[in-house]
Amino acid sequence: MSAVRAHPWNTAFSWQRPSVSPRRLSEADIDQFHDQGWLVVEDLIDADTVAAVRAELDDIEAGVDALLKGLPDERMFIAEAGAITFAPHAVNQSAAARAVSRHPAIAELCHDLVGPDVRLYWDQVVYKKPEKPRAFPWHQDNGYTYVEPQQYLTVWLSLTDAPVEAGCPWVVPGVHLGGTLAHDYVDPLGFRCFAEHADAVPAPVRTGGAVVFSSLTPHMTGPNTTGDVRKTYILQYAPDGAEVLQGEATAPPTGRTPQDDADRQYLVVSGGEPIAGDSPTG
Ligand SMILES: O=C(O)CCC(=O)C(=O)O
Repeated sequence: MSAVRAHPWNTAFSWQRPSVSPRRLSEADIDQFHDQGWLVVEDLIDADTVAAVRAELDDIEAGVDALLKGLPDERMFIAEAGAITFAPHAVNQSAAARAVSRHPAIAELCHDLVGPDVRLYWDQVVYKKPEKPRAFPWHQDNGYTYVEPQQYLTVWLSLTDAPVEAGCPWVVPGVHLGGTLAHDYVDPLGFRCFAEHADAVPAPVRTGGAVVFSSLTPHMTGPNTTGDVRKTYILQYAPDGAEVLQGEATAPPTGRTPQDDADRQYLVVSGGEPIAGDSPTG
């Protein structure tokens, strides 16, 4: 196992568990999330809704794929045609994505696991292709962009079945309780907090289900060795008031940016109530 060390900005972390009356999850699910850092929620989104959002996301992803194919080596940063593609901020382009981002089932999850006031922080389409099968390295989502509070929620919504052989997530339980780890960049795969871990467990999930984990839960995805594209829509939710810290980890942060962009970082839970309807609030 490679050395594991804390991110230099992570000096006084303590895991917070909001006090809520659950709307969707059982107490056992909520305990699992807080104790282990992850859970699988099958049948979160119904098949018609999945089909509608997948159709719109397919179009968005096709544009990204075409762009990548026109670049040297068919790659940009960690995206590569035939391997893995990323399309951020689908909510700005797709009504179906916007509807899913504030789907009542997901808003209720946010209420149960994050608290009474929650915003969409980030959304991105991630398709894992079978032509160039590869693993996506172990990382915490807060290891890419340092957010405070450090703990926010990732909903890894599966738009196709994601068994182990299609490249489902693997997670390491319990590590979230220590906060953000230091990450190194492994070209061209991505940031990595360790190379392997003895406690890793797979989290396969079916179409319409989600792997739900903390921004502090180390996770990786394995190679897609099936003949089909593994399609995922990743939605991340942070407590209202969250900020991104700027700067290099080797020095103190140089600034803080509030995460409340009116177009794409809207409230999904406010005052303990999931927000219904299509028009963003806040
Ligand atoms: O979905 C994948 O294969 C990896 C994506 C991921 O872990 C991420 O975007 O944080």
